[in-house]
Amino acid sequence: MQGFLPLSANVVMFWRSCVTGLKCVRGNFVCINNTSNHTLMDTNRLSATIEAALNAQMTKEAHASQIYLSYGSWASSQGFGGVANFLFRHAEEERNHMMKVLEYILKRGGTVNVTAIPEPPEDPNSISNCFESVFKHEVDNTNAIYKIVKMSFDESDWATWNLMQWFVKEQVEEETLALELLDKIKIAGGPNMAKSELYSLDRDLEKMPDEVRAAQDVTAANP
Ligand code: OFO
Repeated sequence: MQGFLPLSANVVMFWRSCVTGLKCVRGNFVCINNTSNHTLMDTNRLSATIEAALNAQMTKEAHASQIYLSYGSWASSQGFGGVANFLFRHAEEERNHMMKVLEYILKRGGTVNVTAIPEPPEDPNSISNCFESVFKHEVDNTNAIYKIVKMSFDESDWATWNLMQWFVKEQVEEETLALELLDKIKIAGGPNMAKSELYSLDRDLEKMPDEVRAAQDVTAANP
């Protein structure tokens, strides 16, 4: 016999009924007794639809990370070090979101598909345009998350629904942050913002906390 056994009642029953034994391959049980006709146990707790949607969401979070990386590089090349730091920190947060989805798929016995990440969009043409794009991107991601919330509700998949509540709360925070920055930029003149205003915004963003928590350390109450 090889592998390990999760201690669920179903598995114990299955284990007893299999005279030759089992091995565990990344959450899927495979009977190695080729003379019997055991029915294999499905250990994937995600439906095919939810699994596909979560995999797509994982790629979306990775794409978001690339967008922030790309915009951060642009901001840095324009001399906005504070804006660049803010965007780079955010790139890391998005990567954490990707990992949070990835870890969840694995925990539920699903299969993770790591695919190519689409290219980030073109560079913004101003700081105002940069944060407008950031806001649009966050709204787009919120809509994708809402679709998974609806799917999990329709399937009564409460574990996925619960995970997605964390993301719903996180998106509120992210949209609020982008909106607040956009408001500041609008008050300061939008695309025609004076250089002194750009300088203060850059300095304010430089002062924002530098710590990005790992995906597993964040909670629903404190995303
Ligand atoms: Fe993953 O939160 Fe923004 O997009």
